[in-house]
Amino acid sequence: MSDDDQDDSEGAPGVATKTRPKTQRPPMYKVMLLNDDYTPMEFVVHILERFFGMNHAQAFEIMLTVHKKGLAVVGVFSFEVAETKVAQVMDFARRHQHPLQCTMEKE
Ligand code: TYC
Repeated sequence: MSDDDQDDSEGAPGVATKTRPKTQRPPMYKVMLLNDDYTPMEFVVHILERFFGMNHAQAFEIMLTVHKKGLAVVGVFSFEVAETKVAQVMDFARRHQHPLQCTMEKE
């Protein structure tokens, strides 16, 4: 075995073993929408289509889940993408004077 191969195991001679080099995966973040009594349903559907790439049927279903359960995860992203989505949603809601809240949480 050459020097830069990963398997440095010293098992029994002639017995093939496999090491699993520890790879670091970046932490992922859930982006969630919260229910409120004032934001119009169609506005939430529009947000889900515009910022989360959902089709109308998916967006409507997720919106209803938030409406009924109080919140739902609308996507899982890297920290920077999650932060951007939250900022986009919060800014868009604020500009339309709706109290919609969007938050993120480490998975
Ligand atoms: N509860 C809102 C209504 O009845 C609709 C709504 C859904 C608001 C999802 C926010 O994240 C939300 N108009």
